[in-house]
Amino acid sequence: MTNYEIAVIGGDGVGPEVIEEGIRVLEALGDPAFRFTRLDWSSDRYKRTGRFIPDGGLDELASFDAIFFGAVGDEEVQDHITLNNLILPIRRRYDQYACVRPAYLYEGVRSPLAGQGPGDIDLVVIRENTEGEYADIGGRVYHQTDQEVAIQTSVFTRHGTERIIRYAFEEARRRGGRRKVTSITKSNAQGYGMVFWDEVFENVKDAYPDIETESLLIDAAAMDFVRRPQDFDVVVASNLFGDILTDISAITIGSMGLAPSANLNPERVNPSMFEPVHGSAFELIGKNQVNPLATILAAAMMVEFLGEAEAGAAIRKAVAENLREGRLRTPDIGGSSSTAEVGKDIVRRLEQR
Ligand code: GGG
Repeated sequence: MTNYEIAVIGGDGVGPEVIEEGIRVLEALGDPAFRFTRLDWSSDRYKRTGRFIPDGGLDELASFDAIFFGAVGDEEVQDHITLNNLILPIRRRYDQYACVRPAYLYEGVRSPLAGQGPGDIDLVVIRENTEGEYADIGGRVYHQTDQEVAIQTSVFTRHGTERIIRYAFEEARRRGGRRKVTSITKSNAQGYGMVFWDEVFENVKDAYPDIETESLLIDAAAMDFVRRPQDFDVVVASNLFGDILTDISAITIGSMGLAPSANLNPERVNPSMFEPVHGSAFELIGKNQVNPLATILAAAMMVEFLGEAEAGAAIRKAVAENLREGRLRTPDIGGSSSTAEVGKDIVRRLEQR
């Protein structure tokens, strides 16, 4: 039997609650087996010790097969501090450059969009995850004066842009469905980085004559995710645009609570990290009402990436059955069940398989 070592970072807000449900589901698989090492890296830790990640902690992650992450964001800490000291250093340090965020409309879940049935929305956003608008470059001077200046620099390297676009084309081949890649920029207004991205997309696509292509501006894409979501297959976008679009795609499939995310180092030189798209959800903390399915689907992505296709498929099947049946579901998708009840239902389905 294969054993995997998983670093678990529950993080902030509802993160620890959903991550424990994900762990119970992974344990219910039996084979493969997992050993979980829980790390208390969080805003709470920062408030207690002044550090989100202890000295040497980032290095220690290298020894794990994967990282299972909950959420980041705390009401008492500014968001740029939590992001820049907890999750972004992990993504960058381990070169998790491909953020893969699928959105699938399950049977039994109502989309807020009219006329969308099961499977009609079935897209994946490939978000560049290590540079772009999230590059930690900029500065502020003349604080709190009329002359104050703030500069934030986006970074688009040929290496980074080519590899994420290539990854998107490979993903379109892997999925084997519509075989279409849509590239998102704002090159009418951002004449350097985004025009560069468009040029790279044009070059890379020549190597994939079997894949249909489309280029959209982010404003048009935001509208079309609502107007014609069924027309998208693989969507490739910069760090910021990918982040924004995946909140839209998550809500079109019924809830943020159904959207998983993988931060991949596709070359497998470093551990990859798996998390729900949703964040801390302050309003739900400790209420046992948060939907655990996004995290459970992230667990499915994790085991699949580890090479355990059958185990991943089993988790997906259990989630699909739970949603189709509709008996046990959290309030975000119209139910009154608790986080734990939904988690237990998935575990039961896996144990009975
Ligand atoms: N589990 C995902 C999470 O905590 N998201 C909060 C957030 O704002 N993340 C920023 C990002 O993904 O770039």
